[in-house]
Amino acid sequence: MTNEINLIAIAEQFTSHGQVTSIQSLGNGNINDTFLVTLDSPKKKHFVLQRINTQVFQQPALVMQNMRILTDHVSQNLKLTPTNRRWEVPRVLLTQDDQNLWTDQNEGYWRAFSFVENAQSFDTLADSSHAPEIGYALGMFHNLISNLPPAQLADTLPGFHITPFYLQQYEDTLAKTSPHLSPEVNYCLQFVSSRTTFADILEDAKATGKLPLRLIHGDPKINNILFDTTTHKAVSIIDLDTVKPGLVHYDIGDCLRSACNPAGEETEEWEEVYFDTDLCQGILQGYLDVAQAFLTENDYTYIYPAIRLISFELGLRFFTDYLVGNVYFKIKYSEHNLARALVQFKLTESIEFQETKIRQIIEDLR
Ligand code: GN1
Ligand code: MG
Repeated sequence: MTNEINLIAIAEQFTSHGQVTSIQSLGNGNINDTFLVTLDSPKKKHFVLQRINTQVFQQPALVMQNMRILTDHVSQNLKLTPTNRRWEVPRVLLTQDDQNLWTDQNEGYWRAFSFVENAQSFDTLADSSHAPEIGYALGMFHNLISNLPPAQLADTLPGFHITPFYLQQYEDTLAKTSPHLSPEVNYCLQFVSSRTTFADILEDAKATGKLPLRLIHGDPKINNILFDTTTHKAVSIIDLDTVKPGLVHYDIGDCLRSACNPAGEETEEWEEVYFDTDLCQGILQGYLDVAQAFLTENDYTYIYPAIRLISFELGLRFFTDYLVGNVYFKIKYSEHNLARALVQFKLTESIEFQETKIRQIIEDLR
């Protein structure tokens, strides 16, 4: 188990200036353990310390190799593309022996990043004026990675965002388990079984060449976007473990499913969950302002299906994890992943209910 003493010793592996004065938990990540380290140095006040979840990321060295290639590339691009806006990319910090990972005696893999100062993230959209900024952040990120050849990054999470793969895992799980059939579990079972036919939609479009493979973020949910605390403009997008070749639709879908859910993905009031189309309009507008140049006609056609699919997919991932006994997503209580699945399914239902309106928003922005 991690305790304060160990954490300080681990943080000190990555410290070259100053003493560690405190360490606190940072963010609400479902996979890795993240901490904010405070130093007494005037030069560098904070950095981010993270323990990689090796149940999920089984090749931490490869994850870090990707991270170095990616952050070097994006930093270089930023230097070459002068902009009048603040935009930062977290840097990988090295240990005193110049390594990008430090292994503790329990085989825990630790790494560190620079901390983006004077910035904050939100679990839900605090203000609808932030909506175009969310879209800007995703578009800016897509632009910054667009000239990095996808083959330079290794696939450190096979199957990630491949919906038919999650469906197969779900079906294999069901064949092996007999869940207690509470009304909530029944709702989820019904929900999935009536939607299996559309699980292939993005993978089919990829296989038939309708949608091109591009590098993507993989996890651009609302709380991975940082806002300047003074200007309230988006200034960074963090959590870069899942950057790999994929469809920009996974990112657009993930960004919208997380940011257009005013109740937030952790709410227990799942019956109140809905998809806010005004926020969707603002985010897509902000995204298209920067990303329009590289989108094709087909890209637009698949935006609505992607919003629906990625919400459904995340619900399916949470529900499967609940059924197998919570081996992937960290939980705070035993029914946590079931509650999260209900939220995503309810959100999917709201997206389906507003299909015409969402398609019209996309059409009007084309
Ligand atoms: C996980 O670790 P975190 O919270 O950034 C997950 C995402 C999900 C997200 C839902 C590698 O992200 O795919 O969308 O939870 N990351 C991985 O909150 O599976
Ligand atoms: Mg993540």
